Amino acid sequence: GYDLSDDKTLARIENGRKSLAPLQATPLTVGEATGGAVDLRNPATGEVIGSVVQADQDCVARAMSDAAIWDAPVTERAAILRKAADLYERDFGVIFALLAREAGKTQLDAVGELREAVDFLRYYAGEAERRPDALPLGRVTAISPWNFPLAIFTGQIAAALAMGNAVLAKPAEQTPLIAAHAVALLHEAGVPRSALQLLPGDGPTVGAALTSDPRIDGVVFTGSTETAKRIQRAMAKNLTPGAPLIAETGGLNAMIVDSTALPEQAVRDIVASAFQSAGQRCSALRCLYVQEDIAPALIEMIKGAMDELAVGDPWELATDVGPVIDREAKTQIDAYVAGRSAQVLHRLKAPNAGTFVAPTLIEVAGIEELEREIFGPVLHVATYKARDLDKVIDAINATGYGLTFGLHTRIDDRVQQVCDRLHVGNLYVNRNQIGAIVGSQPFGGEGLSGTGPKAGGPCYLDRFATPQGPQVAGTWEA
Ligand code: TXE
Repeated sequence: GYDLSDDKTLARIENGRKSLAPLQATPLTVGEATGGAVDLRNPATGEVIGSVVQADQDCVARAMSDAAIWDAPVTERAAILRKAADLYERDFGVIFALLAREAGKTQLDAVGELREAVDFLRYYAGEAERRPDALPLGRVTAISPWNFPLAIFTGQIAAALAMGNAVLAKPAEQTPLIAAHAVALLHEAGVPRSALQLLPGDGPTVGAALTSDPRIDGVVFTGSTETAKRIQRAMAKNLTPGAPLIAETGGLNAMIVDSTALPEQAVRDIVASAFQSAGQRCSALRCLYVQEDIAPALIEMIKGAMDELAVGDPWELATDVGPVIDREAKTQIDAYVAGRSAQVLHRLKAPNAGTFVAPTLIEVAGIEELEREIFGPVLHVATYKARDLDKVIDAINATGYGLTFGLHTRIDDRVQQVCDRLHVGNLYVNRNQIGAIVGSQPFGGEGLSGTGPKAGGPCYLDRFATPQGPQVAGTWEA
């Protein structure tokens, strides 16, 4: 394991940190990228930590013709993906350092992210072996966000590769160094270069070229709902038979805490879900509903738990909440909070350097006040009367999103009532409202939150294969 209180682990983290120094000196050049070089900044300090030579349209054209499906037996592909998982674990020190420096991730977040990435590699390797007759789609574009620059990036690629596809991977603009390290490990494990090519670059040029090319046989995407719609429009122009868009997008996630809930447990889960990763998880709790009778006491407990959070540089092991990803995100979130200053119930202090946003608790009448997803450490809280529970659920459904939902209660019938009425991809009962638990809680949303199937679940890989119809012996002989 990677236990942050263990001396050996700490020594390896320290070594990983030292090996980052050369990054600062030389720009990262991936493949034969011919676009411009772009500086990358540490969100906690604003310092330049490296630079990346971006791909451009010529690179995309070349990558498209170099791409070749991974024509090895499934058992060999699976063995190589498992080897890659081992290499990720071998390199955890440098991975943690990159996650802190490039993405502003706390070390605890880094542990979770590494675990999820290796779980994806091993789980999809096993699931692919259960589908020995599957045929790949062909060329698959993988477009990932900055908020899980290792886990989501790796999960998309691992799924596509497990089925033998040729992958063209575009990481988020903010996190190409982590992506480049992951791709280097996958190549080291034995993934052929023609089956996995990295194309760092921006969304409007490289992302658009990689999704509008008629030679693309499928796209896997995680990011904003807006971008997913744009990609779907671009793909619709080509009519490539069966080319799927597998998209996982945003959410407006709610939780209900009723008067029978265990308050300490609820508060722990609320604060973890809303503020870990500085609120930059698609699964994060955005709007909490507390039953009126217990609201004053529970809100005081939430404030107290917020006061315990250490907001600061994720390079420090004790930090709970790091910065948000960049200046643009900080400006937007701060402006949003300023616009609601009259409703602020509690706000911590955040460091002035870098792009920190102070964790904030805002009072609202209901989820309908939240017009869009605020991707940062901002939690909204509303109260409700027991008899209005169905109305609350209807209001949550009416947002059109349906990614995660949390319920804290000790009444079984209430769990059933919520399940029957709510449209949501992932329901967490008396548990921390987090993301995928690979192999046991597959992750994905309904409505504006994504297309399915769920990542980390048994059906996911089927979308990365050519549909062959029902394979029933004898049906072809007429
Ligand atoms: O996302 P984008 P951004 C949400 C969250 C956040 C908002 C904006 O609300 O505040 O999205 O974040 C690539 N064709 N989530 O701007 O733009 C882009 O380069 C092809 C939720 O970072 O959707 C990046 O690699 N690709 C989410 C990826 O899409 C394009 C995580 C995501 O960027 C493109 C992140 C185009 N035209 C943000 N334009 C979650 N569900 O976890 C951009 N891209």
